[in-house]
Amino acid sequence: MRRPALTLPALKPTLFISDLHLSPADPATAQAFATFLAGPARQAQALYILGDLFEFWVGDDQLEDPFCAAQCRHIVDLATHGVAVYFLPGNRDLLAGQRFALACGLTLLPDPYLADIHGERVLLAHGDAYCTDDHAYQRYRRCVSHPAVQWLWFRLPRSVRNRALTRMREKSQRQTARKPASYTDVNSASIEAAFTQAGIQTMIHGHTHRPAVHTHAQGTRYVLPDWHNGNGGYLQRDDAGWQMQWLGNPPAKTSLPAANG
Ligand SMILES: [Mn+2]
Repeated sequence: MRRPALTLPALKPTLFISDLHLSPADPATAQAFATFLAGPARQAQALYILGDLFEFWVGDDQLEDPFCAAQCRHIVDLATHGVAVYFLPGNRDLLAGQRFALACGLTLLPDPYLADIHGERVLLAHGDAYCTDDHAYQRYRRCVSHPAVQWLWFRLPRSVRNRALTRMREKSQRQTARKPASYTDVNSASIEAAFTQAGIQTMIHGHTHRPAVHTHAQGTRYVLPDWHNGNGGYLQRDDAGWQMQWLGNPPAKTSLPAANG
């Protein structure tokens, strides 16, 4: 009598999202996020949030806002269902700290981070560090990442921090509109240096709002989609390989990833 073949249970998928830019000004996206957390994310083993979850984050005292508190409750709900949640801050939520992590039941990751995804070493980043053609932005990034600058920032009253961030966002939007598109995309030499330095074949980032799958000499780079007006998407790694999943309407123009190993 033949013994039945031993079948291993399928590994639960791992999901990646970024650039939701959650704010009360876009309730449809907040709703899409809640639906995603209660739906596909529940079936996952892990969820990686690669920055710019929030449109802005003045500091962890922003948890007192009912809107932010509600988003954190949705995330902690997911975590209590046994899904490991990781958060790598983006430029918009660079100041998210341990209080935020605790409120959401998630683990903070440094940028970049070398993760083990289904047995493969994968480089995760927000993506802004590779936009090296934009010198003004890189100067700004070095400044706001400096511990002394952050120390001073957190000593300012919340109202002052709110006003300062609103002004900085307006200024950045005006500047981005004037910059050539290539400035606000990643620099391929910086990307290839990151591949080589980390010794990996797969990289995932967001930030540019240009969802795509890029083939480099060293491997594959997945660029995550941004979310807006209830539309968005996520990258999924499961037994079948890597796949981009769209929520709502997929972007009109994109080099869409096909499922591949
Ligand atoms: Mn960003």
